[in-house]
Amino acid sequence: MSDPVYDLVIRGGTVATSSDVFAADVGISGETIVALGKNLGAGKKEIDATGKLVLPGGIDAHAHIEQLSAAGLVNADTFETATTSAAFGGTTSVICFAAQHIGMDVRKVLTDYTALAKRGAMIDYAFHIIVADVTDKVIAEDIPALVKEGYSSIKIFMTYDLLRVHDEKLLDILAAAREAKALVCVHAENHGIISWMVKRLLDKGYTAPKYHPVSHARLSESEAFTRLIAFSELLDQPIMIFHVSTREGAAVIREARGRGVKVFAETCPQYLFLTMEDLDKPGVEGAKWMCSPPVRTTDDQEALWRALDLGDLQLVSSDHAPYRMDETGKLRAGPNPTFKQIANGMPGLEVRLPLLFDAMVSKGRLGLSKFVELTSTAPAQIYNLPNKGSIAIGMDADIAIWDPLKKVTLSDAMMHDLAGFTPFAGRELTGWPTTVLLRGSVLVEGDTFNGKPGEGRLMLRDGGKAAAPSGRLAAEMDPARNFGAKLL
Ligand code: DUC
Ligand code: ZN
Ligand code: ZN
Repeated sequence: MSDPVYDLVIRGGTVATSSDVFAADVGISGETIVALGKNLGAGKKEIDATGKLVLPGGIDAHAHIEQLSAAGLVNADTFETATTSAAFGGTTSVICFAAQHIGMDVRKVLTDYTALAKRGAMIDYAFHIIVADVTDKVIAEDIPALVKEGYSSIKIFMTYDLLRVHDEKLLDILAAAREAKALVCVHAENHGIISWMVKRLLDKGYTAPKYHPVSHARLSESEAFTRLIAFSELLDQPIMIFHVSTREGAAVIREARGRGVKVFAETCPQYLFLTMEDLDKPGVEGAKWMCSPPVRTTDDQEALWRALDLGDLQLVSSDHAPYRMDETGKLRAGPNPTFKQIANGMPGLEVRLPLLFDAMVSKGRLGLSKFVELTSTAPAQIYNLPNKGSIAIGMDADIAIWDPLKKVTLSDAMMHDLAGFTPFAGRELTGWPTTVLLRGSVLVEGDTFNGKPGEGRLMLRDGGKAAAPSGRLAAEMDPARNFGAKLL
């Protein structure tokens, strides 16, 4: 046997990127992919990938981990459990949230969440900064400074009583983000429609979980998208619309992108694989399927798949938000809560990739390269993670080796997060990530987990490129008076 050339060689597999599928060995030195080719020299360690697919580790750009909600609930998971479950599902990077609530100092919030992640994370992580209290300090000091330091995405809510940001403050955030070159991610639903519907439903005694989707009327999504897009267009500020759930919402995005508005958008597995009928269960059982926006219909599923195919939506993230079915989580208000009292959200870090692999690769919908694009390459590009998201020389060796024939029936018991259930239990999937590497180290090998808490690394991200003053506002101002530049 010749002297080893690499620390690790993954030999004999089929590599897939967002553009190509080819047979190649992968040579890894230290944390980095250094060679791709046939018959590479020996590695100190070798993994036989014959019959397997060698794919970049997943990047989940939307997960709530150890997060405090405005109502005072903390998600069921710690960074340790959430990121362990992510790794078992083939995900090696996550973007989660540092959540400011009213009266909190943003920098302190970020310091606190960073400390939690530093202690527990098994995979690499970054943060979106949630801003709920849009003070002058946040606009003038915190956003510019934090974006410079590598926290280059801000998340805001257009709904929820204690989180929502009103239109003018939203414009302030968009303008500040434009100046700082950050991306603004938005939970976009019309607050008035939802509150009005909730009140009427509860007054009439419609309290079961199955009325939650009714309260989030479909128009609450498309109205909020339209308004948000108008603001984005006014200021020429890129936005990311989170968790698109309806056909109408996807159509609004398509139209805006066609006009050149810089709008990105994601959907989530729950909107592709579940429907509102899933909430129609005896008692409060339907609470397991409650998230906001709610899951919709098979017609919406078809529209979302089409939007992914056309590129109108660029990502599929999990929106992992685990709450247990007990008094610590969904049943905090007691054993028989109204739908309004039940925490929204479902676990999804572990099953996001297997569900999509089964649909896209095993069943053939959109195919392998599109699977890699939606789940790894596009999030790396949109969120500025230059070393992540592909199998290429110089990239971090974050790799999931998939057995495309392995059959798995999802069950609550097999999940590694702390939610205690998966809303996808009972589904039979074909294809599973059997070996998962983080920066060249084998994190998952079958049922064995080799990671250690704190081995995940904070990923700081540059903001976008400098944008010349433009947008509708600039165009609509009289250039001679130069109002546009001053306002922007
Ligand atoms: N809705 C949210 O807005 N956040 C977390 C999960 C959910 O369902
Ligand atoms: Zn949301
Ligand atoms: Zn979310």
